[in-house]
Amino acid sequence: MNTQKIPIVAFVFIMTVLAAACSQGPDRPEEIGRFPINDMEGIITRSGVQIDREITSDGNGSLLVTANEPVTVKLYETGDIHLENAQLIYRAQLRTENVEGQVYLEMWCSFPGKGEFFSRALQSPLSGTMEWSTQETPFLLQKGENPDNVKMNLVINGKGKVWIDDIRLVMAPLR
Ligand SMILES: [Ca+2]
Repeated sequence: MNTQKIPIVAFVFIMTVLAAACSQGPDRPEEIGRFPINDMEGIITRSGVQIDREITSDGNGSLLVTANEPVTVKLYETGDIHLENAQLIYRAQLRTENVEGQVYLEMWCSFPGKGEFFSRALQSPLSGTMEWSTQETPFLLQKGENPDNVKMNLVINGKGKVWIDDIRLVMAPLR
């Protein structure tokens, strides 16, 4: 009985290897999008936010968010992108002042016919007063999971001042 199973197992294994070999995924990290935040162009949320020319990680201005209550700040959307079988990483510089509650990056990926799914940097939320640090959240795009839109947000689950700057989208191999 067991002899009948061996060819099937071998076939499945070969198909898996072929699928991996034919995939379009990247073989090393590569920047595919950059949002320097030097003005308000493209930023979706316009309430409670302003460009700060003095406090900036990249020298050309940052976005200062003043939150009096929990808020999700909608920053940018990419529209359709062509990427799958890869990690999509949303990376930014963040700085906080007197934040009560948690601050973290949030990314939504939209897939045709399936809806939207999120990735949140909840493993390293910021709080209190923190100097500039690099924060990121990855989305694992399996083969066939090719987003038609990507949304980049900043979540302040409380209140305080938060600066965000130098946003990058990076593609990297799946582990
Ligand atoms: Ca900037």
